[in-house]
Parts: sequence; C-alpha cells; structure tokens
Amino acid sequence: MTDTIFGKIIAGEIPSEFIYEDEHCIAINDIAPQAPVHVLVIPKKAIPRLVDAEADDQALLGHLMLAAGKVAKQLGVEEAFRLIVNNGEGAGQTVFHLHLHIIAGRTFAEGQM
Ligand code: DGP
Repeated sequence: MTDTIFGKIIAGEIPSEFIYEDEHCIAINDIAPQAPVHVLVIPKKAIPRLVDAEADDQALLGHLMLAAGKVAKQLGVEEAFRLIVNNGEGAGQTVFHLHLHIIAGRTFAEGQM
C-alpha cells in the first residue's frame, strides 16, 4: 500500500487534499496539471498497472469509472472531459499504482489525443 507516492498519500503519510473519497478510491488534484482540471482517481488497492489487474478486480475497475463520472459531475465538467490511463513507462506512466487521469477545462481538437 505504501510503496509508491500514491500509497503514501492514501495511507495519510503524505498530506494531500482528497477532493473525493469512498470505500475503494480517492481523487486528488494532479501536482503538475496538464489542463485547468486535472484530477487523479486512485484505487486504495495498489495495482501497479492496468495490465496487472485481474478478474477479481473487475468490480473495482468498474467502480473507478463510476467514481470518475461522479468526480466530473462534482467539478462541473461532466459535459467534456477525458479519462486517461497511462500503462507502462513507454506510455508515460511514472507512478506504478494504477490511476485514472480526468482532464478537462480546455478544448479538445477532433482527432487529437
Ligand atoms: P502517470 O504519468 O500516469 O504515472 O501520472 C502520474 C501523475 O501523478 C503525474 O501527472 C503527476 C502526478 N503526481 C506525482 N506525484 C504526485 C504527488 O505527490 N501529488 C499529486 N497530487 N500528484 C502527483
């Protein structure tokens, strides 16, 4: 649980404002926002990468998607946001504790990632 920075944040070892919390996940503002709204939805269970999730994690993965929708509504960006998961170093993953990026508040050009 405490092996990554997110594990430490979840354990309360590193103070961080939770903008959302439930039994299975938290949401925090990204420390280096790439958009006016850049929030991370992080499961309390430490799964390193999306590909490390197992069949037993199916409900948790669904829960994270629903939580992301709730957080988007809470922040008033439910009409336009992106949900991103970086899987692996080659994709830019830097913290090896699964998390969803909610990105919003800027224009998204058609066809642009
Ligand atoms: P990724 O590249 O998908 O592994 O994203 C990790 C994100 O985590 C990156 O956008 C920066 C953010 N981040 C790293 N350390 C901290 C931290 O201590 N606090 C917060 N709030 N965000 C962090």
